[in-house]
Amino acid sequence: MTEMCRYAGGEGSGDDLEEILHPYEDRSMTVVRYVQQERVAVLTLCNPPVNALSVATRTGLLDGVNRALASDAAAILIVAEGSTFSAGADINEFGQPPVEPSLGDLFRHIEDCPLPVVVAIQGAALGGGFELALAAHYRIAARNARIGLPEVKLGLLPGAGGTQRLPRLSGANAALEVILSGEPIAAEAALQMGMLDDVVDGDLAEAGLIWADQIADGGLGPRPTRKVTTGMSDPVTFMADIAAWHAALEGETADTTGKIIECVEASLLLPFEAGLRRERSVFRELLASDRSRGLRHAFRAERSAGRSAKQVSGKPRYIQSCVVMGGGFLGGSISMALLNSGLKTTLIETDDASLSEAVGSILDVYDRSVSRGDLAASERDARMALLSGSSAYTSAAGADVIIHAGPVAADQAGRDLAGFAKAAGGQPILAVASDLDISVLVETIGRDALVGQMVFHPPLRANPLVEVLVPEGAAPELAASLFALARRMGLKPLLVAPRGSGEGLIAGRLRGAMRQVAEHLLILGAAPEAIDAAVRDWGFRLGPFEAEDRAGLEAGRADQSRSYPDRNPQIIGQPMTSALLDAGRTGRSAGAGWFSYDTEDGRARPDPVVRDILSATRPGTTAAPGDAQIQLWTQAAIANSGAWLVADKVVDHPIDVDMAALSGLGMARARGGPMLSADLAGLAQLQQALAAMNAEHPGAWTPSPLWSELIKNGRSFSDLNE
Ligand code: 3H9
Repeated sequence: MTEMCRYAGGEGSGDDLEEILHPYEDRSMTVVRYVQQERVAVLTLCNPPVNALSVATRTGLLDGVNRALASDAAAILIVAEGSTFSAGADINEFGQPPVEPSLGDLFRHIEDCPLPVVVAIQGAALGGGFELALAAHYRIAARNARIGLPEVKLGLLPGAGGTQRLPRLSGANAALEVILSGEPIAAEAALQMGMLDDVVDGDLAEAGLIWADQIADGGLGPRPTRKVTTGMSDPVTFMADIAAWHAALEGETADTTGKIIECVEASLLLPFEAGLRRERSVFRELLASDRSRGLRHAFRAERSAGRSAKQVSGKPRYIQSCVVMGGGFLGGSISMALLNSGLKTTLIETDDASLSEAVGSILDVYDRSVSRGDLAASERDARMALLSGSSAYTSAAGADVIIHAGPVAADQAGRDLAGFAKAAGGQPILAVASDLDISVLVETIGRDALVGQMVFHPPLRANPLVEVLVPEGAAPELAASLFALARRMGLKPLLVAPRGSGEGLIAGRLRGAMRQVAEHLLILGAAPEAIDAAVRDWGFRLGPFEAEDRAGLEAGRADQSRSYPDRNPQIIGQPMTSALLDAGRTGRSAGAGWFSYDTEDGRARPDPVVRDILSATRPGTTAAPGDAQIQLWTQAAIANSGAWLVADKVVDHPIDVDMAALSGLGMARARGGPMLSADLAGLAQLQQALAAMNAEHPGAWTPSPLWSELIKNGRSFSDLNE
């Protein structure tokens, strides 16, 4: 069916010329199919993968409605092909010049249609997809369908009538729950709240036809939602609900949320047309905001894992059992992700005591989830039954995948993996879980081995990024298998080009830049808590010093000793880190690092002792950098690292750097990633910041050639994503 839709114009036919002359009109015929079944005109959305309401789809729907009006049809049925009814407005069109018909105009046309219009929803009807259903006269859905208005997750509000029509059907409270949570709800729940007319089992298209036929037969006619008043029958409750939502406003999104509540309020207080105008103006304002641009970019960036997967051509291996070497925080986190995805896992430690500690830690985490009610006890037991532990090579027999997560050098990791691969038999997939030099691994294990890297960034739920790197010339099944495994673990793999010199992958490089600029700012006089707070306020889950306390200062110092194209850590050095280490402050596990952790809640607490150590170590006294400088320099350092990664072709596009920062570094989605935020801040401003940073410590920071090239040509990092 889908193929029929896509090629309805005939491949290579004379229609090609037509398509060039009237691109939208012609494509509209292929993405909305028109068929008349007796008295019902059936319009089918067939715009895979998610039936986004692109200009072609909107035109197709408009034409379809007009065609039905010119025919002898007595009713219109709108259905869709594929697993998603419609994901709403085409996000790729946002920011482009608008092309008629707009969704708002189309929906008015549908609502005003003199023939009754029925929509039958399968899969998800989201955003504009659900607003289409709201503009129709009757709505039915398959039992497993879901409806929702997720615009808020893109920093928007429903902008095609959702805030005006939904409250008329369901009242203010239910409408605001759907609009402000952005979460889809099940068809049955939507039916209970008056958002749907029926939920059906069995063949949905057939049910839709019966509905349309019966409406035509019964002479029920159109039922424009703008005239429905069910949800407003009790205006006092409606306004009390609005007041309660206003009273609960808090946090940084309160302003946007407040405007959304006002739009819903307007559905009661203003005439329908005026309410629509209000909604439209707030939509435009939000669409132009940096926050929405960041969130929309994050949506696309998160899908770069999917694009990356398309570069992986091989067939993944069937994987049943895995071996994880090293039961520390990294190995434990990997083991749990494997167990959670139903894979048999053997954890290897050097001795029995370390092994029982590692297995005990995993059980502890599961036990805590059970006591919180997040996990059933039976599920915990099922996962633990998949886990075994050992300190012997022989336990690897028959393993499909062996992951080295121990803190060892590349040559040692290579020797360990070679030993376990031999014990496993066959040719298992081998991977190191840290940022080691892959060329050394290949040298040690041998060119025929299937060895790659899977660099994780625990805690994995917060940071689902897995950077996948395979040596040049590796068998295609290696990358495909590592990708498939990461996805099975519920994580987001990103393919990284091999550099061969152990220069660090993406998230590690960005984190390193962030840490180096933090040392730089410390030397200038900023306090660790001030730097952390400014960085968090700008949009990171953790500041660099609290993050380093968690990893341990020794690990941080080792990371900071390598040179990269974007920076030379030797020039700034690590005087502050060394001073703290000399004072025995090794990090959170020791109770003291950049902060102290000696209170009951274990929270990071600024410590006067640290302030004294830092003052004694600083070369001189200058005015401490303020929040704006901390944020600008941090932003410049990270974006510069990203620019080098793009210039050196470690990643294909700047958006891949954004994806790594969003899913591996705890960067706020509303920032969209370091490269988008560089575009939004202005490239010249960040280039000047890099120059100022270099003026302090010449040679410490090397601006990527991309800065000058883009600025000279009036381009942005986003242009390189095309
Ligand atoms: C809106 O409607 C505004 C209106 O109120 C007013 C306007 C005036 N547009 O996620 P997946 C692509 S705002 C364009 O991997 P899944 C996606 O990029 C919209 N493209 O699949 C990917 O492409 P690629 C409100 C879209 O099965 C491919 O489809 N709606 C759109 O895991 C597959 O996506 C939303 O916010 C779109 N709207 O999940 C819904 N949606 O392969 C956003 C998806 O090239 N969408 N694509 O990377 C979703 O939540 C999920 O995509 C969905 C499917 C649940 C539908």
